[in-house]
Amino acid sequence: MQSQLEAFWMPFTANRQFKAKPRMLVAAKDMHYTTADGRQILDGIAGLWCVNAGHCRPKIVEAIQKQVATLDFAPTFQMGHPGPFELAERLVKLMPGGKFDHVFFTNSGSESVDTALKIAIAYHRVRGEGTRQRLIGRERGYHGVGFGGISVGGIVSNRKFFGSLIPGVDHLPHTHNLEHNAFSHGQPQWGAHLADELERIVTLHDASTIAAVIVEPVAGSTGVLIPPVGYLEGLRAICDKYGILLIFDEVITGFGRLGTSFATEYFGVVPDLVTVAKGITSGTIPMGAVFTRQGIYDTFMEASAEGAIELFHGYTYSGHPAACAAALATLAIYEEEGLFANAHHLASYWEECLHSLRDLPHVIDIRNLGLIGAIELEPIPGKPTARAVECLQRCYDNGLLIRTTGDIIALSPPLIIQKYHIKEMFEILAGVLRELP
Ligand code: PXG
Ligand code: PLP
Repeated sequence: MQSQLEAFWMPFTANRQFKAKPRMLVAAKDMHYTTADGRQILDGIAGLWCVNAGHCRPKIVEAIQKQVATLDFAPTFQMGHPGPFELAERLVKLMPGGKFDHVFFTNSGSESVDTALKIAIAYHRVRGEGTRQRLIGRERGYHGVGFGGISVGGIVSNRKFFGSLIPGVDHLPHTHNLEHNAFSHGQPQWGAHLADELERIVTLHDASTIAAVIVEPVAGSTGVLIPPVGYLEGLRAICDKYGILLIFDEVITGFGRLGTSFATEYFGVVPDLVTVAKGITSGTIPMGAVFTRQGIYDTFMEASAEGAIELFHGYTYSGHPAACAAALATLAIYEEEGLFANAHHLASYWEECLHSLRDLPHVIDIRNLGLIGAIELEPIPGKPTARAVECLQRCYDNGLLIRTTGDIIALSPPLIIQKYHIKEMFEILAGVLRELP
């Protein structure tokens, strides 16, 4: 067995630990995975925050099969096929208020982030403000693993091995604070003032050097950090004051996770660029996208001569036919089944169940918003992450898939979830937490 597992260098995984004791998933349906030993596992994290419509939905599967058999691939560089045109039209309608009018397609969240950062810098250049090149990210931000994403990102391990990264980047402080905000239900009250740190950064570098600020509206990967009340509004106001573009990285929050189409709608804060991936195809086929606010595309069109390429950027698979078919079928399911509304309606029950774990051993914080939740555990002294890793293994042994980052448990189920699944999920988790060393 072991030798057959050797060649795959697994991403973001303790390879030797996994290969010694593999957790192998071989099939999936709706809310459950099937393991290699034939057990059913309740999916508490929508695969990896992506399977929002539930697993192996026949309409999506059939749409992909049909597309691959009809038009497997066609280029989108100087050629076209119907998929991405139709999909982009659908997507801009899904964005609230008609404020975003164009979509650039990628194949992942990491590529979406690189694309958005490049569009931001190029946008200023084509409008004659080419000095605006700096990018501002945030501590504990996760923006994928491209050089752009790790440069603006704020996770030490994702950065420290990879040299000097891209130059001209600065970081806002993160907003996580257990002293003030532990066990907040929904958005914490404390912390809006942390947006003012952007003023300090502008004072240091001068607005004329800054292209964009990128943040996750709710930081997911780094352990579910919920923005304090007023914080995102504060960032928007400062960006407006200084002509800085605001990028929301909605790779996790997009497509219903908070009970609205996108976090921009949930918070009522409109950024200039929005990056998405994951839920766009419910995880079935890799795809990402960048939404641009009205005026950005037009600026590029007006800045270059007729017949010239306006943006020197794109991927072989931008708008891949199979991904477009998967996305169109996925959006149809979201709409027909009212899945964003389901997430909205279940959010308070989710919050109640999640916070009922508060008095269990080792629990030092619980956070929630929409259908996202996190439980922060006290680390075992001298062995950070060990307690959470043990929790993941025990949940898996007991039929529940969770995700851990550091000593934080993250939860983000498919949006087809029902109350009885939520109940089951937290019963398994509570049982495991009670026994956890
Ligand atoms: N931005 C954000 C906000 C993300 O959450 C990416 C960009 C990168 O997307 P790709 O498709 O290139 O992976 C992400 C991805 C976890 C976890 O368990 C989170 C992500 C990926 C893998 C694991 O927290 N987020
Ligand atoms: N590397 C080489 C040698 C290539 O020819 C290409 C694309 O033609 C790429 C990388 C980029 O691949 P993609 O467009 O799939 O991102």
